[in-house]
Amino acid sequence: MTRLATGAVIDGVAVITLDNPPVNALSAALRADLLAEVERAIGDAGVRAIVLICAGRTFIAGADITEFGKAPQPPSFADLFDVIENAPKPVVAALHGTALGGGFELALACHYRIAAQGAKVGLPEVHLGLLPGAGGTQRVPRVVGAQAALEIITSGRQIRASEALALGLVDRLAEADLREDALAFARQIVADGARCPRIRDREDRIAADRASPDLFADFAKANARRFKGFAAPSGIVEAVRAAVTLPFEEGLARETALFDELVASPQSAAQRHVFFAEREAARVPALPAEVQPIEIGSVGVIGAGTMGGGITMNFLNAGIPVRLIETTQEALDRGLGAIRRNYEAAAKKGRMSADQVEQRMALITPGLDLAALAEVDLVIEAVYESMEVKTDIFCKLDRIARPGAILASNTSFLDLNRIAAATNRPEWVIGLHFFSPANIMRLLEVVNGSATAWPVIACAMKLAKRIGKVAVLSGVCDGFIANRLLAPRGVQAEAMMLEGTPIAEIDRVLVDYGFAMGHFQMMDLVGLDVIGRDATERSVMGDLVGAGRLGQKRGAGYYDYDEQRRPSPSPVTLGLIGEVAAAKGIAASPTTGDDALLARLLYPVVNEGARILDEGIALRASDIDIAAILGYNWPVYRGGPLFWADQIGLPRIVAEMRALEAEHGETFAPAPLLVRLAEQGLGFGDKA
Ligand code: T1G
Repeated sequence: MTRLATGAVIDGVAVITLDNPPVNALSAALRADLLAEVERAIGDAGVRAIVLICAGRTFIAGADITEFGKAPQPPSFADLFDVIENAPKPVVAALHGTALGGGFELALACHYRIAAQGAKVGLPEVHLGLLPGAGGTQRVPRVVGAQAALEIITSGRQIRASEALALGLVDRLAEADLREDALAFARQIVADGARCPRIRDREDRIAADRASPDLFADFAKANARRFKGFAAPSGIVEAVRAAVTLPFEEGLARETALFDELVASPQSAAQRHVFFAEREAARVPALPAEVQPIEIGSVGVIGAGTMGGGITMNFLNAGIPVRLIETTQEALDRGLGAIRRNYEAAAKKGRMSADQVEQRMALITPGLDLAALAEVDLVIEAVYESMEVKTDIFCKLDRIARPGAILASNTSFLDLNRIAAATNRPEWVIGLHFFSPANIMRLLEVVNGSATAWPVIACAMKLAKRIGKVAVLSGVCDGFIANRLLAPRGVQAEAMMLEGTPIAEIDRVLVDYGFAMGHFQMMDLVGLDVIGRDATERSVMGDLVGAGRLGQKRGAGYYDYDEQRRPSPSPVTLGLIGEVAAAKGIAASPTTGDDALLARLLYPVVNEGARILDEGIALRASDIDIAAILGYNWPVYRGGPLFWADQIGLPRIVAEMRALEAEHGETFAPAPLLVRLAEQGLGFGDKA
């Protein structure tokens, strides 16, 4: 067996190097090898100090997440950390890359910490539905105080080395070579008396916090919106409270109890599923190993509207120059102005400097002529959703763009194969479907046309990560994955509205489930005139638009809105609903009960996901979960529609779908794959 930790003694300092690619996750095997090396160094009379350092790109990036849910293997984190923290010789942690979670907790159990200039530290367990379970909630408050600890741990953010130094979370920054500087640091510690200070013994910060017992309730209240629905943040608040109010060992025990509760929770299982699902989405099993992705050095974007502007910003943020093309100077100026305003707003919030705003704006070459795109590596068309407009543009691009340029459409539901057929190079045509706002939403549906070549697909999947997106490969169908998946939720919401179910009830159930807002609130936010502009038959939305009730922007849509844009049910809307229902001959049969409402709204989404998977539009069930979470803000702690369905159990969903089918018709007919998996006692997660 390869040893994951190896020791070497250099001038009385034991340097223990950990090497567990790709991120030195603190697996059971690594804990065992590390413990053996630390005990060896402690027992070696020639060793005066110990340095822990990692090979590869980063210090330990956390516990091995794949071990959760399995029987814990010795040595435990606590056993390992006890030996380190109580060592009779100074132990120095040398940090580089991203020392996160259990990795940073291990560093805090050491007596000293030195960090490379570019290193970052953090406790991101909250993103896994967890809290730091190896002493982080007890040691961090003893260094930075409870208030700062609460912010650091509930945000899970990565802290730059310079800030960590200022906070006292690291003792020193390396000047040049981390290993050499760590050795020098260790020697100096020995020369200064070889003290072994333990963070657990620090009292000053938490003693001061005891004078502010309300700080925990105040913090929870101040962050209630951000934490809504999530279990981990309140666990973190309680664990940090224990650090302030209990002796260390009792605080540690409280942390462990809270951690054990979270790690066994459906929420954490869901968030750990999402962590791996996001990374799995980048894999395209059928992609031939020898295919080299095409490198992208310059981009052309056609259309400077909301989507084109947002898409452009993604590339500017990655330092990639963009030629931005519009049809009129007025539209071009409006688009450039919107991009600049976005960046200036970010600068105002301190997210970037004024110089960075100018650097990014300088990467744009605006123009009114497609000919300017002759030399770019990738063109992204982001114009009006009209097949006629798009095919005309692609026909022109076919003549203008250089051979080997990738031609992409941002179409959200049109047939990519028809767009590709407008060119003589369909193998170079692909869909890059961004979600609005395109510079914020992380989902990028990479739509694989029937002729799209592998190097083009490989390029798109790689480019997504470079611009901070999560790519999900989609086949060609109406709505691809996310839009097609979530469409049934809207259909059912509007059907129940016409059956007399109050729209506020429908929205409440979706918000209670974890969506940021309900279906009708979302419609009002987007604008009913925008959504319903292509409507053909009479609808409540059409009647609302006819009555000038365009949504939040007009203070009235489905709901009435006060000055603070707070919604309230509208008698006008209620009247229109009654009229349209009568005109359509729909009898009143309101749905009551949260479970029934949720089943009616979300089981059809699960069903559509089964169809998308069965048709091969999506490569895997977890891709569909990622599309829902990153494209439609499906609550991350639900894991996505298919993960959530597996937690409920597919047999129950099939049974409830059949009952709905008996009442409402074939819309609710359970998809064949859903039935097959249910009959086999399997879940979507079992399907390869
Ligand atoms: N465990 C297992 N595998 C991990 C891992 C981890 N902690 N972190 C990353 N990987 C895998 C990942 O799946 C991928 O695998 C590869 O490493 C590269 O990752 C007790 C309970 C470190 C910032 O939450 O944030 O400690 O796809 O693609 O973009 O209190 O990985 O190549 O097969 O993300 O350069 C806390 C999670 C754990 C950090 C690097 N730590 N990791 O980002 O690479 S819980 C975390 C990350 C814990 C203790 C608690 C990132 C990264 P594959 P990648 P990257």
